[in-house]
Amino acid sequence: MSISQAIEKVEARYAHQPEFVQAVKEVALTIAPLYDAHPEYKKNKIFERLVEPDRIIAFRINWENDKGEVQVNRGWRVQFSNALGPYKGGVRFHPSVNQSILKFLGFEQIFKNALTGLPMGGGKGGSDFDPKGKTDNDIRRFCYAFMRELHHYVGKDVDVPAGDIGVGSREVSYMFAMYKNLTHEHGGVLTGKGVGFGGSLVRTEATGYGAVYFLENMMAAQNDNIKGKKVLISGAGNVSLHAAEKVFMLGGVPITVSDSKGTLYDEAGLDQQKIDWLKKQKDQNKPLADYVDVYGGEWFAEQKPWQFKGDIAIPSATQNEVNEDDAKLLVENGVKYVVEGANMPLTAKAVDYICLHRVHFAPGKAANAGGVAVSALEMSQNSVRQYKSFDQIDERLKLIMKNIHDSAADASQKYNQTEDGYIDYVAGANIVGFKRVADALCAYGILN
Ligand code: NDP
Ligand code: 2IT
Repeated sequence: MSISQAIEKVEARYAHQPEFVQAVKEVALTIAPLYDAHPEYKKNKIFERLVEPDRIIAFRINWENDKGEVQVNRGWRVQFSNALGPYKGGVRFHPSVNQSILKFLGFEQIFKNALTGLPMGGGKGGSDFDPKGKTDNDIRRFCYAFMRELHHYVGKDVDVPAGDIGVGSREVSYMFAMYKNLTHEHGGVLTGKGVGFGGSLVRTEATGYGAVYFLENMMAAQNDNIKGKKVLISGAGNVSLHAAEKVFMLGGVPITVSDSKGTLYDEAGLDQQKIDWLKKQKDQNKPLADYVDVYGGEWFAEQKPWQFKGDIAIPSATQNEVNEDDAKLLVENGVKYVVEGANMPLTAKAVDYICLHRVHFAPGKAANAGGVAVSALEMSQNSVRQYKSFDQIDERLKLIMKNIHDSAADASQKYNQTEDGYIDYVAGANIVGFKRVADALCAYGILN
């Protein structure tokens, strides 16, 4: 079966899972040159095998809220591939969570994790639980109940979950406590744990910092740098605020952040004090819009950040937040680099548009791999029971992001996807990630 026939099959079978189909097509459409060079992939039906997860675990979560009311939620863990190591990937708590979203995230995670060069397979989990408006007691009870079900299927050498939207160090620590309580095992079953009982330094910052390190490498490849450049960032969560922080540290000027209520624009740029204020405000579930009363700037309710002039965009909120019209605005507004902090924040048409206009584009599976890379470092620190300093981990993170950048750029060149210095990072990253997984699967024979 050719790749195009395999895509048709996925489209027909999973027409009701649009995000998953979108993620599969993006990979499929770029790996043809690799497939042609490796007839063993076709023979072993590697692509057809990789689009089906090893298994999907679905479960019900009963829990009692602060008011004593019984609540029922749904939970899933998609164990996509453990070809390169234990299943590894985050857990998302958001009312929009469904199998299509978790399958797209799990599929992306296989290749992202492969790109880090560290021994991890790919998986993703989550629940339709909505953390908004919940008390700390509600969150704790829900996390306990979620892990009461999930603990049967995870383990430090089996499947290692972590955070994602709606899940940070607080939630991971509650889930870890329940796992430890049920199994009597204090090990590396989850990453993103609190520092002091197994968590790694830099894990909190890693995704946002890593995305900006990737950007630095992209800019260096164009003899450019971040100093004084205006940066449009969406989201106001873990990824966005740490991306803003690193941009500021490197002399760039972050001028927007956003959330589901609207966009904050500060022409003067976010500095460390303002970013610290934003972190605290979001932690306490308070409105972003209050910023204007403290520091000035403007609040644009129900609007996205792409209407402003800037040099760089780092969409870091959620999937498909940048559509084709937004992509047109980015190009009109002079944006020269787009780095996906979130997973698949650009629609397929938006990617086509910006690439057609030669905007340098880093796909999420390459640019936001810093988070999971430091998760792998957390796993190895847990195994040897020794912990590294902030600077040691940060240096490793920089090196990993440079390696991802360079290997994707080299693959783009090697497979003739680079044109006049314009690097196709989408093709490059997919080729490198896919090849590592495909070679392992071929070596295993037809198990996995
Ligand atoms: P957080 O929960 O910390 O923050 C998410 C932010 O995005 C919030 O500001 C939230 O707004 C906004 N957001 C979420 N959903 C929507 C939506 N449907 N519409 C508008 N805004 C929305 O999550 P993270 O920062 O951890 O994750 C952000 C993205 O980065 C996701 O795509 C995630 O998969 C990806 N990612 C995360 C990694 C990590 O280590 N955490 C690693 C790699 C990728 P509000 O507060 O109003 O809900
Ligand atoms: O999308 C992602 O890479 C994450 N949410 C982080 C996964 C992890 O295991 O650290």
